[in-house]
Amino acid sequence: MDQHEPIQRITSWLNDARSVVVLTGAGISAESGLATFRDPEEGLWAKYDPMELATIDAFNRDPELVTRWYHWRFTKAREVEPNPGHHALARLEQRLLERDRSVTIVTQNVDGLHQRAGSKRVVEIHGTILRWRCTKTGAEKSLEDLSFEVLPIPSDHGGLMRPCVVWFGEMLPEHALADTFSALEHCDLFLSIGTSATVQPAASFIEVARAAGAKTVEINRDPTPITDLVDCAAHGPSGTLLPAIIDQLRQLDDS
Ligand code: BJW
Repeated sequence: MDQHEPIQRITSWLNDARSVVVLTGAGISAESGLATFRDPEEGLWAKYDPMELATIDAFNRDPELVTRWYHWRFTKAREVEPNPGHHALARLEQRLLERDRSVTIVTQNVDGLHQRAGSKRVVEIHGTILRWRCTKTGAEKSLEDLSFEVLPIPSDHGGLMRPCVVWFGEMLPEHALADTFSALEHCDLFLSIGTSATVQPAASFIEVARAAGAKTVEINRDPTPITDLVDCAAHGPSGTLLPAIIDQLRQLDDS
């Protein structure tokens, strides 16, 4: 598929936008070497049952298994590096800030790769695997302050330590939702990148952006349920498309 035309349009919209919201999903980290969830062959949910690993019932049933799984996940996440897609978004933020404009990255990812690439305004709506909290008091600890020698990990307050991620059936962090809706209600451009757009409430953020009058864009390897809804879709790897778009933006500056 010729991506030239969508790249031109997205570049021009980014050049004009005053307030951008970027929703990211597991696809943006795929080129760093982290598995997505729903890929039929390589996805985490093709190999593991989410109901056995990503719910509070699963944790209560078998906290050792769930702790081991997240230990494996964060070990992988810390081993890999941000890819050109993450770096391109960090460059975009810098460019927009220099022009007194804003970009908010709303990520469903728990891997911390946007921050490691240098993005500053990142809202982690599904939490992070880099912090854990006590099931009794909610007191949080970072990985550096935790030992994984005894599993599950006893907390200092008689509970267990669990990752600060949002499991199925759990509410998203209130402050993260408030920041997300505030950004969506004021945005004039919304980009959905590397997400299957199937998990709620993130899958509905596009509607809020549309209601605010924003133009909408999808960047994804494959079509998704929102492909027919967006104003422009570019299909291909985000690690190639995003740097191409940001390079074009730079060329506008030089011309
Ligand atoms: C590339 C690429 C490349 C690949 N370049 N692209 C309303 C209707 C129906 C159901 C519900 C509803 N409201 C709530 C629900 C239930 C549930 C839900 O949505 N279920 C659906 C599955 C139907 N939602 C919830 O439970 C949420 N809580 C909630 O709503 O609370 C209120 C409430 C409570 C109780 C009852 C009712 C309401 C919480 C959702 C939490 C999701 N948690 C997980 C695990 C997080 C921790 C962890 O990481 O282990 O979050 S599940 C998993 O899915 C993870 C992801 O963040 C999330 C989204 O996945 P994502 O990122 O889109 O990845 P994939 O794999 O699906 O897609 C990857 C994409 O990348 C693909 O499109 C590829 O093509 C693409 N790609 N390579 C570009 N190189």
